[in-house]
Amino acid sequence: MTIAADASTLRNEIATRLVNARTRTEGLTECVDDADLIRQHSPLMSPLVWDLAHVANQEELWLLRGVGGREPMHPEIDPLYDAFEHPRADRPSLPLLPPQQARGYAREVRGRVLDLLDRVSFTTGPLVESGFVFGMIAQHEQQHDETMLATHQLRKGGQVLSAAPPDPAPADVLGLRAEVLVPGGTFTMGTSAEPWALDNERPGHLVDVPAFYLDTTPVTNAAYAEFISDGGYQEQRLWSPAGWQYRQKANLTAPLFWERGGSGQWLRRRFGVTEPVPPAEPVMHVCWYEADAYARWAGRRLPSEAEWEKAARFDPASGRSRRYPWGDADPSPAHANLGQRHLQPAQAGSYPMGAAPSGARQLIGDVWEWTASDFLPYPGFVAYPYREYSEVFFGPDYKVLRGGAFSADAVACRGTFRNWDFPIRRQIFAGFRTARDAELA
Ligand code: AVJ
Ligand code: FE
Repeated sequence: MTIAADASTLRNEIATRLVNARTRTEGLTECVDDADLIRQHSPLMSPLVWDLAHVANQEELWLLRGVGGREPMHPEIDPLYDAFEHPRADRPSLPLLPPQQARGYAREVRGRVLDLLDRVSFTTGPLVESGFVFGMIAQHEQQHDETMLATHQLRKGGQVLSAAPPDPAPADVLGLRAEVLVPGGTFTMGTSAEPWALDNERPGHLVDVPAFYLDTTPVTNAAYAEFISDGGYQEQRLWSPAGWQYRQKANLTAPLFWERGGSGQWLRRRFGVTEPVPPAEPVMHVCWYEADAYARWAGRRLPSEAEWEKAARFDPASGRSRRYPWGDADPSPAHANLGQRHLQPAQAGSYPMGAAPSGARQLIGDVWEWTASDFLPYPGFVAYPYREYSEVFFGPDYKVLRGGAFSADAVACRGTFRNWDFPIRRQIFAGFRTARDAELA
């Protein structure tokens, strides 16, 4: 998000980002009936109607109460929508606002926020400087929209969402090298300058990353199918101990949503439609343990988070870290597959305009990419302003994902953006690419 210097342009930009998020929320909640909004489609997910009112409740908390100093509109509902009071699995049994009331609450909060936005000066401290907390709330709603999209993917039943498919990959993919070399040396990881970066992306700091090779594109369905047919799921030596244990317990045999068709070919279910697995598309709906096993099978490894960010941001010509692989310009549809513009990743090798200086493509958009790294604070981390956003998740239980996916909006995706999840999770829109050390010649 490039931030305007003058207040009226900034107001317009914020309003646009908030409206974009709400349009998406409405699209995801108006295409099913009330029973479907209230139902829990998977124990991993909240009912859609919970996300709807939670988004509004966070907006009320941070903007109307936090910035505007208003009294709570309905203090009795706050605990229902506090993500830390009730785990997702318990949310359907709470006395949640029914769909019409949840929509009314969200509309009411938003109306008051747009009034507040008209009068805010952006000069009263770090919370509002450059519109930060408004940006945080736009990102929060978009993150829940992505979660709601995952709920749709888990939902049984026919197709209710649609979008045009992405263009096929450009002809030059046939000539792409399989891997790119990222030179060794220090680079700036994270940021102290990106106005809407969240606390876990800060501060910018130097990291020394030795030279390594990285896959030019995410691993494809075709490559992953070879791992399966080569017996990858049967070979314990390819899996980490915890990964093998989980593979056995959950009886993993293929990515989530894959099944064998009548003549043995792979089919996948995607938003209510069953279709042949498209070979050239990045593999998706694999957990960290599957990505790790695949990499070992390929004689490679997952990239560390620092390697991923260096490949995505470091420009050897200037020695600087860019905001995005292609430079400092905000993402456009020519750079990356973001924002649910399509309902699937584009073929591997797409978006040449989004390539990094190394030549790696699709680092931003298409699929989230599992990295080898645990979710840890950067040196000098300060929790701000939303203590429970990052700090409570730091530690070895979560693995970092980078780069965003077709399901992530540009406002919540950048070269420094960090996502995280448990290494067993498969319903998220995650794939991966692999790396190897560059031999010292
Ligand atoms: C950053 C995607 C892991 O959904 O748990 C939403 C984002 N935090 N509300 C999540 C979030 C609070 C978070 N992730
Ligand atoms: Fe939330």
